[in-house]
Amino acid sequence: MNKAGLTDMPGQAGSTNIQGENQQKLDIYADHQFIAALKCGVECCIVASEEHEDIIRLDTDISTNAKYIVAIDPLDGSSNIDVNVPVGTIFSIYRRNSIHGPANLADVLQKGTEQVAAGYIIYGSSTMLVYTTGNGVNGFTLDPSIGEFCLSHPNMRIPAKGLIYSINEGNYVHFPQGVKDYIKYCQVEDDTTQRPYTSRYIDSMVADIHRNLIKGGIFIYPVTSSAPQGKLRLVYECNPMAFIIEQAGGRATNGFERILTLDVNNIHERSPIFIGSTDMVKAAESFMQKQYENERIGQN
Ligand code: AHM
Ligand code: MG
Repeated sequence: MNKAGLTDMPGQAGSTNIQGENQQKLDIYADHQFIAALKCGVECCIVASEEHEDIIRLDTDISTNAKYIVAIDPLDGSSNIDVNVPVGTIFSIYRRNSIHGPANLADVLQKGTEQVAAGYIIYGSSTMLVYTTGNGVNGFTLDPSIGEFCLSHPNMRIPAKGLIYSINEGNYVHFPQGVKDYIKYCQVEDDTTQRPYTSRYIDSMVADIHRNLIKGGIFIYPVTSSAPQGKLRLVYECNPMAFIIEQAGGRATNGFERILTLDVNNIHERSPIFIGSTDMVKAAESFMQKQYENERIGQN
């Protein structure tokens, strides 16, 4: 019971901690549900989850020899649970490379280009599944009356230009100069490019990227002085989102390089990300490049 005499709800802060971040009860519940479902299916041999330090081997007779690896953020944006703001699930599927015996960590540490499928589920005013198998992106809306996801958004395409930028501007002082300059660019009045742009940041990557996929926009989580590698995880956040957005005609980089071609050294590796409408991501990259050139000249 909590102070108000109510039974604790799943979203309320739990006592556990993973990778320095608070795990909520609903994070753990979602993680259990997805792993249980993957255990019941017979296609997945290993799960890499944000909620577990190590990979999880599904070691039933059939699963041990299964062909696929799943990387998952069971509940992304979980700081929003208690305030009833949309959260999501992000997943990525790889084919294992090892042939004999149990699959291993190397099977999980594949580049994003090797994904065979990726998707997210957004729990908002409706529940939607958006996914790609490398042949475009389709969106399905849950019809609770029949318990099925129905194709509602066929062949989703992100507009090449958008008018929305999504970034946690509270961290402005900790951003690289290139990001600061891009934010200022977004805020300057210019009729030909319809600036100033609109700022929208939900604190739930799935919701921010879903909105930008439909309306056009850019989502940025850069390096900051307190998160020098960035905050978001390459394996189960950046790579699946990058695969989806590229398949929808958009662009996803770390400011310099394509996300999907980055080396993956551990399952919880972090990366900065610039993702969304192609023209906006390219504009942001040009500011990062300018910063890089200026620093290079300064060092000589
Ligand atoms: P989580 O996986 O622990 O929920 O963290 C990821 C979330 C993203 O959904 C969101 O974009 C980001 O963290 C927000 O971070 P910040 O509060 O630093 O802006
Ligand atoms: Mg997350």
